[in-house]
Amino acid sequence: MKLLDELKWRELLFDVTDEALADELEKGPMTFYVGADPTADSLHVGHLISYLVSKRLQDRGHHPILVIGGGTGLIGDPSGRSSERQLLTLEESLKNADAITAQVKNILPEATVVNNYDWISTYDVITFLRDIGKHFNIGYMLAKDSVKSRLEQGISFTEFSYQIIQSLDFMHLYKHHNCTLQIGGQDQWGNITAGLELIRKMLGSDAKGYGFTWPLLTKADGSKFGKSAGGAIWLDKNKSSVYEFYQYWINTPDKDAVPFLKKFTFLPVEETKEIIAAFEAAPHERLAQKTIAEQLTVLVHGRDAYDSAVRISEALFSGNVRALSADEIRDGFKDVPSITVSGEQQLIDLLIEAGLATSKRQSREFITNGAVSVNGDKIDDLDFVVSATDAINKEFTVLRRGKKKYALVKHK
Ligand code: 629
Repeated sequence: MKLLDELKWRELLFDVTDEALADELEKGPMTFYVGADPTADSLHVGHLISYLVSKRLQDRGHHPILVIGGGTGLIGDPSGRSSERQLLTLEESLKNADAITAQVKNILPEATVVNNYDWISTYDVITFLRDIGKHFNIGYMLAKDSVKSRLEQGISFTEFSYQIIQSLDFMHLYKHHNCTLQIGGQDQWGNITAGLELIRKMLGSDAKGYGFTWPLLTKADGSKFGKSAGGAIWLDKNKSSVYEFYQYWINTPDKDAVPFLKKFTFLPVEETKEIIAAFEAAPHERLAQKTIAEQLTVLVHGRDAYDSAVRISEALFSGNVRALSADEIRDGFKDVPSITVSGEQQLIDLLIEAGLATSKRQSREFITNGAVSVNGDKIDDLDFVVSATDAINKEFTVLRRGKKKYALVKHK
């Protein structure tokens, strides 16, 4: 199967600038690029798709250049945005760019990673307007979706010019790295085609370049891709724990499971079809979700971190929390109600304090009915005392009422 046909099958192809690309990609190694602007100090799962598609191309012998937009991030891409962006300071943009560089190198260690601040910052205003600006027709620029859709609402000259500097990048990489293909999400079409125009105009009609885009990521229920109740899912484990990252994928709704499996996992097409068949025959076994969660968590955070996330999930499900380390407790119980106590406490009182019971009478009832466990052990003793001595790592006591209600007690 041709690479481009595989991308089509995986629902990763929205548009291509030239149908000839399909054969071009089969002829031999091509150098291609994808960019990301450092709007924050970490990428989030919405960005991940760029590197997953890049990996697919790399696995077929093509060479990725990953552009980190330390320069473009200072301008602000209007694509897909309904209002003007808040400007980053130079310091923020470069600091974020460094953090993101480390992240993408971790995902694609063999890629070339460059920061476009390195060349964009060298243009002076006269060179920019004379040598570059002359090749851009205002009518052409205004016709881009990113600009057209903002004319009513307002768009600054700064963001209006963004397409020119992304085009400069493509031209720079074409000239200096023989990079002939740019890829990006659907919203990047205008910027990619503008770059191809500039290459043609400045380097001559022999200079042949290509572009393709993938479709916007959507979810069947209309909720935003990559967001959980707590906000964006980041690739930095200090911003979203590995457990949260894993949970995001393992909780993929059944309706999204097949498209996500096709888009985000790396098993060959035939094996992927087998997983789809097994998943459709027994959706409750969640084979599709498990495959997605495993592959993405291992790719972004490594095998050990993945194993730990699975261990946390299993412990939360079975109640056997003694098996967890203090760090795993911290991650697994981040969204569970917690209280901090000092000294010894009566279990009856703690259940109320932690919100697992509303009165002493109810507390006693839960305990005598065998509904309460402490660190995984069922407790039916009404006089049970909780103390730091028995706590996990002398730090945490996990209270559980029934199958699912958890609270975390932190010992001072
Ligand atoms: C310089 C900067 C370039 C080429 C690209 C860029 C970044 C581009 C952009 N992309 C989005 C971003 O960074 O703004 N102008 O947030 C984002 N991208 C991933 C996908 C996207 C896109 O990082 O392309 O479509 C989201 O899926 O919105 O020379």
